[in-house]
Amino acid sequence: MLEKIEQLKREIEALTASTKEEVEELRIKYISKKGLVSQLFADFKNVPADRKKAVGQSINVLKNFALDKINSLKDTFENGEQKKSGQDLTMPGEPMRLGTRHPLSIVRNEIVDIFARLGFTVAEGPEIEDDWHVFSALNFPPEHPARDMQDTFFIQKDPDVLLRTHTSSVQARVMEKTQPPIRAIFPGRVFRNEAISARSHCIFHQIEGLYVDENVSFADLKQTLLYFSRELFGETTEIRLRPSYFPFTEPSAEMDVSCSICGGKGCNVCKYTGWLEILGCGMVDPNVLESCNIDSKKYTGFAFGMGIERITMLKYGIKDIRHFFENDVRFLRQFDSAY
Ligand code: 2U9
Repeated sequence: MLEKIEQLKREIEALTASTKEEVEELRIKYISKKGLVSQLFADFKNVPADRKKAVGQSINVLKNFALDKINSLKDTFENGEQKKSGQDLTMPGEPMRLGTRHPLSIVRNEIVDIFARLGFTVAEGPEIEDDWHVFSALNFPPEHPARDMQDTFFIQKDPDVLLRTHTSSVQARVMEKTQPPIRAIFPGRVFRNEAISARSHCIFHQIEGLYVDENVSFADLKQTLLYFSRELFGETTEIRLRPSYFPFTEPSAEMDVSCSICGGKGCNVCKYTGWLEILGCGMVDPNVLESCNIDSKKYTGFAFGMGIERITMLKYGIKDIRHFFENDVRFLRQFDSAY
């Protein structure tokens, strides 16, 4: 008898129906007065007295199980419409959470937009480069330390296959194939063999800019960078240039903006100087123009470069560069923008 009950339970468990009418047929077959479950009660009288208690309990459990099953099948066809079991199709859907733009993309897009308003176009190039475009065309002497394995990632034993250490290689490529006027910016990912810490990473992003034409002067560079700084950090921002050295520019300078956090009064972000260093710049060295097939007697140009991580950290008060590369959504969801 117990075996019969168990078999009937398995049969009921597997029941399916595709219409309301089919459910009614199943109800009649299993739980109506003459149904298979009810018949078990009829057979019950033949069960020996010492087993009556156990068998009686099992038949009752089966009866409830069959009732639940038929009711849940009935529920599927409530209001004449098939519903997925346990789901109310009239409920509003779960909203799909939209992703947010990465903070580095937000700031890169802002910078690109500012220069686009000045007529700069965007150019991109390969991350895997050769020595000529990363170093030689840019006036790096043969023994320059940047060419060393300590500083640059080489992909193969071949010293001519390497990961670009700056996007200046794209500038060299654009100049090689385009005659002035050239007015473009170059956003991209760059790679340097550096220890990872809160302040530096072996992968980071740059935006560099280049303007080559007749009569381009240092004054043009200064005014362009002043416009850029005020658009990015606010209209009261001041800039200052300090002399510096880069192999590809002469003269060269580093540019500071007045600290947008304390307004130049001095705080712990600007280390109480009132100034924040944000980029390097200069007039393109005539040797570089000549290496890229541009007549340095006819044309002059300015160039500048900045790290997007540094600018983003300053803009948002981010203290550790590693956050940008960890993809922790608790960090990423804090940045939302139309960009
Ligand atoms: C060509 C000619 C000139 C691009 C320049 C800098 C100065 C500079 C650094 C800022 C922080 C890189 O991300 S960083 O480490 N860049 O200081 N870059 S002038 O000058 C060029 C580039 C290409 C053909």
